[in-house]
Amino acid sequence: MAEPRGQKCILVTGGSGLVGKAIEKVVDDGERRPDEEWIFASSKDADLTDAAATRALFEKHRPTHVIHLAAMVGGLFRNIKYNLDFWRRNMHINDNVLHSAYDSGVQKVVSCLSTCIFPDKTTYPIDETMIHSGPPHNSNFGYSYAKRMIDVQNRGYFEQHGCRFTAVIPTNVFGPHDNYSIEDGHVLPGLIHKVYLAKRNGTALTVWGTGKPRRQFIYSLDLARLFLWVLREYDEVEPIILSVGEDDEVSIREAAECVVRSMDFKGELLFDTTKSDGQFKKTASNSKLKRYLPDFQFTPFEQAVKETCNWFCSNYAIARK
Ligand code: NAP
Ligand code: GFB
Repeated sequence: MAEPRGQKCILVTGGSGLVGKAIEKVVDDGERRPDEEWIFASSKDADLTDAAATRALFEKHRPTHVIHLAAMVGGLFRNIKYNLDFWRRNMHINDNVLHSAYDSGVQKVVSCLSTCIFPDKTTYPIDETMIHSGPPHNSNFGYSYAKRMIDVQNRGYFEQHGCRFTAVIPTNVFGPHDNYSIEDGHVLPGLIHKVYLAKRNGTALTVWGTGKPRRQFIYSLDLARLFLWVLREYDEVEPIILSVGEDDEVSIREAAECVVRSMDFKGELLFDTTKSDGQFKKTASNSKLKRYLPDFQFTPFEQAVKETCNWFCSNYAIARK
């Protein structure tokens, strides 16, 4: 006998990834409400670059709400290599998901942008009003323009059809179930994987670039808790930055040293300056978030990195790498 259906069915596209798994954990650890049914979809449930497959997924589940995470995602070096693919795949995914949501009468969609899509030449701190005020950094223009179109689509669905489609703008995310690929992943999972191998093989840790660029990092479990608040309480179509504060920004060198401490690595730290530094910084303001949630507490960076390292070492066999 099928479980009686709650009044809300929340479909999470990209539910098998870093952010999706964090939302699933937070929901399973007590955030699920009695009137909520949660569906965590991966590309095995539907290839969202395909319009018919996307429609079929929405017809199957008839979601009332959608958290739209599914995307082609990667770190600096994957973006540099595949800007066209990042643009095409993400444009198709986003148009298919948003139009299927509109067609099937979804009450609210929360999509996901990124602080790396803001203009490269800008004043700081960056805020939500600045998305379209100049070209993005050249390393990830494909991903950035595709993501910016979500904001344009959200405005279009609201003005033409009154849809409550909005978006969040996370900064660099890390945590369990990340993509730990050294070539294609982001910096923190890449460094964690590199230190794991350096310890095992008795070699040095090589950090790419100069270590001087600066980043704000948000723990995936903190982002997950904020996503639930946005889904349930945030009523603007305008996007909202979900990030730690400007003062929590660290250099890549400091991030690497934090991983070294968390992994208890005693070997040498080298910097390969033949590799790109990418964007020097993309310091974002979280003052809009703080106006809504002045008491929200982020997990301290050192503790979040330690938990992530512990997860990776305990799950090395199954981790995406
Ligand atoms: P991730 O770990 O790479 O997961 C990507 C998810 O999208 C997976 O569930 C994947 O399914 C799914 N997906 C990819 N292509 C698909 C397709 N064609 N059809 C259906 N599903 C597809 O990514 P993430 O880090 O969790 O990112 C989630 C969202 O956050 C993305 O929108 C990303 O742009 C955004 N974001 C991420 C960061 C970050 O630092 N990670 C920062 C800012 C914003 P499979 O498992 O089946 O491949
Ligand atoms: O996370 P990441 O790859 O992407 O970080 P971005 C790149 C920065 O970390 C550069 C340095 O300064 C790299 O030189 N770095 C040092 C490393 N060691 C490593 C390493 O082992 N792996 C990696 N990956 N970097 C991305 C955007 O920018 O931000 C994406 O390109 C996405 O579109 C993501 O939005 C959130 O932070 O530079």
